[in-house]
Amino acid sequence: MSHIFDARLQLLKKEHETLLSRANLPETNGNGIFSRYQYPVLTAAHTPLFWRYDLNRQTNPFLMERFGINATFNAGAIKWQGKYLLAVRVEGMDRKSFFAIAESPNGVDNFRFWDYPIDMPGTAENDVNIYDMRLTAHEDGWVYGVFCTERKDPAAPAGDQSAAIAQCGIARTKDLVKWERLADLTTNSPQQRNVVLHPEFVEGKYAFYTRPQDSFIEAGKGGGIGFGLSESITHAVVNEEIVIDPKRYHTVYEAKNGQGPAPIKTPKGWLHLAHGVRNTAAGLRYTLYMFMTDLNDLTKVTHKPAGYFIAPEGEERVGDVSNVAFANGWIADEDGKVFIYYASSDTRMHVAVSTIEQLTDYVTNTAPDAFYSGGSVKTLNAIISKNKSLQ
Ligand code: M1P
Repeated sequence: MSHIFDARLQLLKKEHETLLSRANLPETNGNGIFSRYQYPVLTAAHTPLFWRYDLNRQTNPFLMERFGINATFNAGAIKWQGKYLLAVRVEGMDRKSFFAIAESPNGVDNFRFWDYPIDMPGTAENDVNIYDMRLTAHEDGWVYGVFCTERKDPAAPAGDQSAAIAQCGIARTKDLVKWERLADLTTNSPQQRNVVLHPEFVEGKYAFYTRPQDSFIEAGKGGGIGFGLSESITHAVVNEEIVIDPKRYHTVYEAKNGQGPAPIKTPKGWLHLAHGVRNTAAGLRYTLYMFMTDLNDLTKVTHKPAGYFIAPEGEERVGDVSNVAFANGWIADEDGKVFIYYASSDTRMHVAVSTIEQLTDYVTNTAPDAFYSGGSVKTLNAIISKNKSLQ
């Protein structure tokens, strides 16, 4: 039996190392706003072999997988001690998600998981599933992880094993290894997902982007990106949510939307990345869009280009939940480069690279949505006429 074990182990190690050390190059001829990269930065196959296999030949003579990983997606991101870190949503084959840190020396390839996943402390009521962590290096000195915690809906009718309640879990750390769990965020909304902590105090308080929603999947009367303040972070309570970016008829965010990572401060305003969801005959389609808010008034959207910024393309369109682009992590580097980490179809992670200058140009100089076809034609005609005058 040992020859099976040895042969398999040798091959597995070789394939794994080849995958992890593969160089990832930018695709040529993008749209001028960002560059996509050739390969996903993380897949389930990137997870360490010593997570998935019992490597003892006595107890695992066939070298079988003992803990299957289904997907690695929806990662928060932070630059940490010179390295590019993703707080990845790792989903096992048992459908449970947890967080694990993967680290890269350059932000685009060679991502390797730390040995152990994050051992996130629970609350009095156990989380059944945790996912989609947004990392915020707050000016109070802590790094916060704000994520969705999901538990079975106690009011679910008998026999309904899928009704759930989503709420916002909050934890903080000084080293990304040891985490202190704080109380879940309290708001007036029956459910919350896509909550993000703003990096600065606002009026001396902690500021949150929220996404009030009526039920687990449907935003219902809720939806839109909300904004609210909390006196405390250890027992965070947002009493008033102001919807700063509502869902709107016949847009890429008509069904629901949600803040992506914490916004990036630029001289012209706060750059926001968000996801929008529209309905189609083939089901929900998730794309990413951007907007900018005022430096002095975070509730005021100053610029918002029409339509989507990134949509799933090619193989990105297929996965566990197809036709989804989702982002909850980006890193603004000291030299102005921005690494945008997005997941495709709830399955794998990708990177697109841009700069603060390019993103600011995109957000401030791309026409807003006119909200009707004739308006789109007017926008297009203005571009054509301007170009004609150049010829
Ligand atoms: O399956 C697509 C996404 O669905 C949810 O996003 P939203 O709350 O906006 O519908 C999240 O569960 C997210 O994790 C997932 O990628």
